[in-house]
Amino acid sequence: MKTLWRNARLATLAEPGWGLIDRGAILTHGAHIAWVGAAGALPADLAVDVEHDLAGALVTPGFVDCHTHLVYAGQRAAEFELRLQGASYEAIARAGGGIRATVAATRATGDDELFAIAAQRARTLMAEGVTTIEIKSGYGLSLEHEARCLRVARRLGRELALTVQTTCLAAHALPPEYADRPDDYIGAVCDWLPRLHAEGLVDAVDAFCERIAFSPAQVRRVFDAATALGLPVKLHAEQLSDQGGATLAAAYRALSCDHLEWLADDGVRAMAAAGTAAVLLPGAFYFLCETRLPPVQALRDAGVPIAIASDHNPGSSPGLSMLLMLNMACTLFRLTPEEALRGATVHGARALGLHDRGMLAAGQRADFAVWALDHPNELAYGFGHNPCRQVVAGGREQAR
Ligand code: DI6
Ligand code: FE
Repeated sequence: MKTLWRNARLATLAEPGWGLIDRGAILTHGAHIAWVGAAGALPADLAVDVEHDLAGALVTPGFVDCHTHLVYAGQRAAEFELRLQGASYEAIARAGGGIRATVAATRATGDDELFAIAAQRARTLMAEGVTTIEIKSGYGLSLEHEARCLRVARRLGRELALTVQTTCLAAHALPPEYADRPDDYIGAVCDWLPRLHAEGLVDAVDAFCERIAFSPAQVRRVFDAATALGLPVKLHAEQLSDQGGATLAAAYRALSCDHLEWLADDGVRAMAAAGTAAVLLPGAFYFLCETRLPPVQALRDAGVPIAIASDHNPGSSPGLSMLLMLNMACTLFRLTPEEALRGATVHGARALGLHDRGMLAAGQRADFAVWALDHPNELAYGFGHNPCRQVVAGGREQAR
């Protein structure tokens, strides 16, 4: 089916700058964009099946939220209260709270309920223009429960008008069964990966490289297992300390390194050389009241693509708004509004290894958002209200 979306103000991002086309049109053919340009340049004899008049509204590529931990049960508001009284995120984790508290709640929740809770979260993101989302496991921490969480993520992709990329983050924390035996746990994770992959549950493999999680040597074992299966890797790197995780991940040509507040110059250089994207997570920085900023200027200077994402999770980033992430990427990390939008679209897609989305151009997936705004710089400007009017994913309008 050919659909013409006309009378739009397009921010295509298909070239440096916003790629603004004032009186623009998009022609979609099935799930893809067949043509984008100024309305005046449309072929006169064009035959379409359906036509939509967007009444001058702003259209951008759909958002790619390239880092979320969406599938889990429970919440950790009491832990937030403890942190406000002075307890650190690391201290709470070491005392058995943190990720492990969410693992217990997730293991105790059935598949359908996990799906329902996660679907509600996904719909909240989608209402603000998200058309592709990455979902990590990491709150199951056993073969059975990691598989369950990844199946829920796959089901979200089937049942919602959304592309879901799954990432196995079994190396997220040490589960109670393996207390004091981290190397044995890593061995188990390496054994699970081929089985999870054989079931089609894994698009990429991630790990948490941190003092409270896993060492570079342990991460290397996980990455070797992933690489043997032909799976791409990414890494939670340099969030709370500099572990040299980014350099390690770059040696495996990681799709992305994420967080990066403690990233040093050698890590920046390694990422640039490997084509690894930097995923900045302003929600976690904000919610953990961090003060050390990621080295944005060094990343820019080195030409590392900078993505931004929600990092939605119950411990360090319980928000569900990509618009708020755009705003905070600017206020906290000093990205420009254009860098923030590119980070939530083109570069978010790169961080997932996807090249068929993130901009409005012929051949790309027909994933876009329609906004009651005049200029794309307003996306990063407002917060706490939702100007998104319509979302099209794979050429189809999302139900609202
Ligand atoms: N870093 C994070 O910010 C999340 N996971 C990770 O490795 C936090 C996960 C949680 O606290 O539940
Ligand atoms: Fe995360």
